[in-house]
Amino acid sequence: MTDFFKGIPQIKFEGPQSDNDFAFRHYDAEEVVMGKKMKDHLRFAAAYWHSFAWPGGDPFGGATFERPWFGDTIDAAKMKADVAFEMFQILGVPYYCFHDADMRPEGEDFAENTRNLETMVDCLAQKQADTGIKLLWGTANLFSHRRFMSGAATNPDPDVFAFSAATIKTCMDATMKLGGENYVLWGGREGYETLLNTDMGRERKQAGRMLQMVVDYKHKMGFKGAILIEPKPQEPTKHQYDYDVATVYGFLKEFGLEGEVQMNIEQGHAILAGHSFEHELTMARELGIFGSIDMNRNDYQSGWDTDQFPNNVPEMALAYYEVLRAGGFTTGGTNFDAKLRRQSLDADDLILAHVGGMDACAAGLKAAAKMLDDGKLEAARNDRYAGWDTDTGKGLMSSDLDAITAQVLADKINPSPRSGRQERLENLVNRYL
Ligand code: XLS
Ligand code: NI
Ligand code: NI
Repeated sequence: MTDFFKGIPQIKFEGPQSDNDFAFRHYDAEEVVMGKKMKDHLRFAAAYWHSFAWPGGDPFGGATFERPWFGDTIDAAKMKADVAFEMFQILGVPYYCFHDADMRPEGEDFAENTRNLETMVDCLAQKQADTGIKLLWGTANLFSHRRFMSGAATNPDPDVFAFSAATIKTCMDATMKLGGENYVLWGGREGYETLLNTDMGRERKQAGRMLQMVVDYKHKMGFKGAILIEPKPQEPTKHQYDYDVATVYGFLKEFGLEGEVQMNIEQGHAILAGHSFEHELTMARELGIFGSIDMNRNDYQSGWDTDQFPNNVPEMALAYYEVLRAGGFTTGGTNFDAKLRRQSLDADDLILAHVGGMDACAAGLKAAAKMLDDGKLEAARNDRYAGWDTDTGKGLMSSDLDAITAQVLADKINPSPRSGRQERLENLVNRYL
């Protein structure tokens, strides 16, 4: 045991009336909602990077956090793992997620990186066995080190492509060894700053080839989990190729990978792309590529990826409504890819940020389940499209312009508009919260 979280109790469900900061008001892991325990609906995961590796910098100032485990040694990495697993246990999250670079010290070269990774994978495997906490997903950090400044797969230098491919292989090996349920690819610098120095055609082909190799390796190694892409429109690069769910779907089609890759959708990235979270979730469900979520929100004014813990229950409700409509998570889950504000220095802050986030998700999930159970929203939606279920409606989909024109004339078709009833539906949604 470290003493970082000294005095902080295991967080328990006490119900909405509780006055205790260190308690859940809505998240009761064992409560059954729509036939499934809440813990199995939400499949919470805490993330290694923001909580334990991020030092609290911003563009105007450096580190604000001074954690005893900061430092590039194996001993420091092991202390970080101790503290991380203590937090996972205090919160009762069933899963965690990591990048290679968050949990191993940075080596001099690829070989040393790999040795460090393997040492830490053994350490994490032991901790998983001791605690029963599992890995939701692993991923490679191909954006922090300066070698990746012009991209990883999309780099103009083939040596960087090679270094990235080899690093992804070691991270997929690590994920498989730790029983990870997914492997995530987020293309942080797979994009460009200026077209003046960019060959977009080559870069997109390089990215497509890398993804094909990842899928091939998944099958070769017998990894049963899902490969997930996390779309994001910009930041850190000005323009990123994995802009949003729809863009990534086109990319998967182009490289013959639809059916092989699903989406990890982040609330903040959806906002950066000019969408709502539920838009991205719905798009993924409709395209059959819904996988998992990163449940961290953006500030609506800042216009950059602020990675805040979720606390807006109405937003969570609409998000989980779409998750439930997609049939819920299979390999995916709710990952808090969220960081504290840089003034939130204390161990308490780290725990309470997660407690609030988990509670907001639980409240959202319960409201979503009520909405779906009640069925009024779906009934209204179905009613709006009911014309398409008639023989005339169905016939249009297999007709042609000549026949339809004849039909409009013969039947004197003269559409009369109907209300979209938006306000009525918004009022209805508020009744479930
Ligand atoms: C950054 C991304 C990143 C991915 C994993 O904006 O959200 O944290 O989730 O590489
Ligand atoms: Ni993000
Ligand atoms: Ni993310």
